[in-house]
Amino acid sequence: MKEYIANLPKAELHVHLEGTLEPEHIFELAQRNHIELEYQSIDELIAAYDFYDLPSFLKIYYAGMHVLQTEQDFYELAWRYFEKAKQQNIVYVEPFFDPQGHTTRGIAFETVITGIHRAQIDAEEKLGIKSNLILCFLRDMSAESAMEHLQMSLPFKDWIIGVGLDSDEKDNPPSKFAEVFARARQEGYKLTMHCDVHQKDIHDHIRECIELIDVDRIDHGINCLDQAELTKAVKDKNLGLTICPVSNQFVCQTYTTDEIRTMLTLGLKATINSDDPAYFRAYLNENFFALIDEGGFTKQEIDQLVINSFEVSWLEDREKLIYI
Ligand code: ES4
Ligand code: ZN
Repeated sequence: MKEYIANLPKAELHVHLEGTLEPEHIFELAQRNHIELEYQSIDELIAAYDFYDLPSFLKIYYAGMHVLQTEQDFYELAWRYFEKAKQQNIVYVEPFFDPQGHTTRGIAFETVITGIHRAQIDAEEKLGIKSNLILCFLRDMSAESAMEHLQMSLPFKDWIIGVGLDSDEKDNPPSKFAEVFARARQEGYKLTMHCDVHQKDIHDHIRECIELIDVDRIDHGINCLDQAELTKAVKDKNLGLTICPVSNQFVCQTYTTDEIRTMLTLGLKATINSDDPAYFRAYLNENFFALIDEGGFTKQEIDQLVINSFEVSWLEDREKLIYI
């Protein structure tokens, strides 16, 4: 089964590029950019990856990205992810990036996106991996900052397919960004938002995503199963749910295999993704392997999850035909 999964052409719809920054690369970039790290060795750095909830993860995640400084750094970040994706037989990706994680450190938006975009072109040409980039706003920053970054993105609109919302969910509901997302929609962007697993007010967040923001997809969204009305809305709108089993195990101590199986049974469009693979030490294949090991998933169930990810991707319908 694991060989079958490894060889299957797959899509990935929920991966934060900054979450693909490998410890070895952190050390390489720290040296190149003359940045002093808190850790003496790669092993020491990895030992600090002992997350148990979302804030404890985010602290390490934001600290890690400080070594990213130049356009070349962002190129390398994305390129190395694409090389990894190639090894995993990923043929299509919709990666996230967090510009506010960089502009707040004095790195220009243009530097970040130009580096990533060059890697996307090379990945398509040299590795045959197609990708469409999603700009994420940090929900623990202000709506004004999100709007400023939306404005900053407009000269690069052709390089961005949609916008998302990530970072610390506690007391940062979708409604806080209603205006920003309405404007993003006007600009032609697709919309998605994180509704992480078992967060405070999670059911209100999922409801707002659907009713107020009118999202095109939900990142995670596991808790829609808790309320019949939310389950029905996700099903009726055929909303894709980008689930990240290993991430869930770190952040809320469950691989959510039962919930994923329930979604398949109900015909909800669950997909499997890696979230922050360098930090959770599991790329896409390893997330599928967890479903086998922890949930005894069948070949048929795996096939359905992979088909779902192409189906709820933001590829044009005619492009989807190449893959499905
Ligand atoms: C994230 Cl696991 C997770 N949740 C929310 N925001 C994020 N950004 C990167 N990883
Ligand atoms: Zn995420």
